[in-house]
Amino acid sequence: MGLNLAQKIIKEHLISGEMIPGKEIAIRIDQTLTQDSTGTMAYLQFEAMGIPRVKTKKSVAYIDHNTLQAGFENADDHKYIQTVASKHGIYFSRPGNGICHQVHLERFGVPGMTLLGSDSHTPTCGGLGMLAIGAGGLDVAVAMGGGPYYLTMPKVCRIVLKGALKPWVSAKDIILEILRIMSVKGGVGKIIEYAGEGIKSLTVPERATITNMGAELGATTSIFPSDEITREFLKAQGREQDWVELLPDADASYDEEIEIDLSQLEPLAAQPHSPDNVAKVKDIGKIKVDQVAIGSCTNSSYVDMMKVAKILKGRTVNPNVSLVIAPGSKQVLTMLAQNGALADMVAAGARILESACGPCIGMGQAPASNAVSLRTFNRNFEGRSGTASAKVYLVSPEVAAVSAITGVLTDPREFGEAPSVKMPDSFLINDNMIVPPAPEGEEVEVVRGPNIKPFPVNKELADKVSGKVLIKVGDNITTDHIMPSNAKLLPYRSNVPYLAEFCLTPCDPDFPKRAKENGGGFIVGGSNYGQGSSREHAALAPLQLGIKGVLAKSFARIHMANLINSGIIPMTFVNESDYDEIENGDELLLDNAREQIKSGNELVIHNKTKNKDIKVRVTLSERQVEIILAGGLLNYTRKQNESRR
Ligand code: MIC
Ligand code: SF4
Repeated sequence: MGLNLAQKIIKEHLISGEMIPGKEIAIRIDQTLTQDSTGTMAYLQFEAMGIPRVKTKKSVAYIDHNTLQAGFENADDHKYIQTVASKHGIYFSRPGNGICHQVHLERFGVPGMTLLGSDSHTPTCGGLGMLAIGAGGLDVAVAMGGGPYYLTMPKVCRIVLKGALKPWVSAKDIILEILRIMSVKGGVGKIIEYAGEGIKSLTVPERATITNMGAELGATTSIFPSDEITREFLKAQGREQDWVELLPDADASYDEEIEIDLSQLEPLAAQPHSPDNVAKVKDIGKIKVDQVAIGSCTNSSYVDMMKVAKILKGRTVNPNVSLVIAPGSKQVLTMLAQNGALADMVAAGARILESACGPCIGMGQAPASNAVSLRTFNRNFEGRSGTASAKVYLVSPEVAAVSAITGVLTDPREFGEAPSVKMPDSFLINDNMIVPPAPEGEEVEVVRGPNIKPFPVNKELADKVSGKVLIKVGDNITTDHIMPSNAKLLPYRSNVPYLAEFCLTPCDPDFPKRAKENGGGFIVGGSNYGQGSSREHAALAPLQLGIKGVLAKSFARIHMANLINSGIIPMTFVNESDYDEIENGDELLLDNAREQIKSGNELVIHNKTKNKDIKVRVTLSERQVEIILAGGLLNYTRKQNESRR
């Protein structure tokens, strides 16, 4: 039997395990990326490992999230990352150079290689045939040190695209349609592999829009083949030598298959407050729009921006709409500046932001109270924009630009002829904002400002694990709920004790106080607990507050790995009815915890308040059992190093 594309790359990088879905495998990582809001933690952890130089083929540290610099904190983080990167052999992409995923696609991604990034949208580079996976900072730190990345072998789902998109319908609509079909948990435990005639009409940046938002399906990653279109893109980036052809075998098999006819798609929007709450723009109707934001790692490529510029050219933004545009990279921004498109945007009334994440992660441009905001981004979780009452819709750049002019959500097909933009034969290449590491790293002094605080480390698992249920939440709780990010909190990503004061506060403002008063305890969640961002702060802040375990109906992949890495036990209910019975304040006891964890995947927790046993499952590999027993990955790694000495 032949292999599909995902299996081919995994096989090539396999260090241990068998490629059987559900089993743990370990793969070799060729490249890593970090961004600043998860990067400080990743580098603190890398330093704690005591490895002088990264062992990857290429590691890049980007600054793109925390760029507001309202106080010294962001700049302190930047200095720390710049110096620690230089010392340890890591390329540094300076603030202003662009969003990590956009820049990595342009300048570093290589078909057939593996990329591990401390950001959930790392699969963007799947658009050029990389196996690109998002993970917690600690996993990325281990990979930088040459260690393998452990993951559960996913199933591979083939999405066959047939036909071609009609005018005004774009790549964003393809992934929104897939989200409508599969939901935000439909991709958990899967790699999505794209195939079919339809992919031939999609450029690499369009493919990257689709693989980027595969993160919203909960998928491990998404991947396109590397074909002639990939070659053309890399050639235009002056990197044709990085191209290899990569296709699945003709007789490859897949665990699932979905077919989508591109010619049937219409402009779509994800309505508040979930990326899978998708409807046709024409069916939602002409709701009044207050803000339009164009950019983010999903839709900020040169072609996306050129389409927007052409729509705006010679027109004026509606007086009731604030239009902000953040081109994805310095390359994109410079090209727009040189060909006059930037002038067209500015003339129309757009407010131009620097090439960074910006409003996507609530760093500025919070909408007005109850405002409707149309965004070309990938997440519209409640409150993520910085305004709890705002209603955020996710749309294509075309829908966004047209609606910015009309002032109401508009199906662009009413607007006249669709702009046609060709992919450039050559992009403008100037890597002067990427600083190579110092050749002699030993001499570099790492600068640590007062914002860089030590991170919490767990203790060995005790024999009796007990405590109260401190909070009970519903389904699809995101890491934005668990560890909110906004302009006020993002500067403290290197200061877990401070951040912990805001843990789960969107669900219950008293949670941190209650957790501290009770000396820690348990969290109870519904299904897909921890979806969204890779931020391990969503595990570290609970650890700081003494959380010992999370009982949920199911977990999102990266968050579950982060909990294990922090030594917090992720447990799922064997009988979901137990979720209904368990209440806030119930006193729980996991007796003989170490023995129970060692001896199998079904555990019994006693609910002392209800005098009832609850059966829970912990789906851990042997290695993960050892990590939980040791009290997290760092302790485990230290123990292993000691026993080797
Ligand atoms: C996001 O889009 O939620 C983020 C901010 O990029 C996160 C990373 C973070 O929380 O720093 C992600 O996607 O992993
Ligand atoms: Fe940045 Fe938004 Fe992309 Fe996250 S999703 S990397 S915040 S642009």
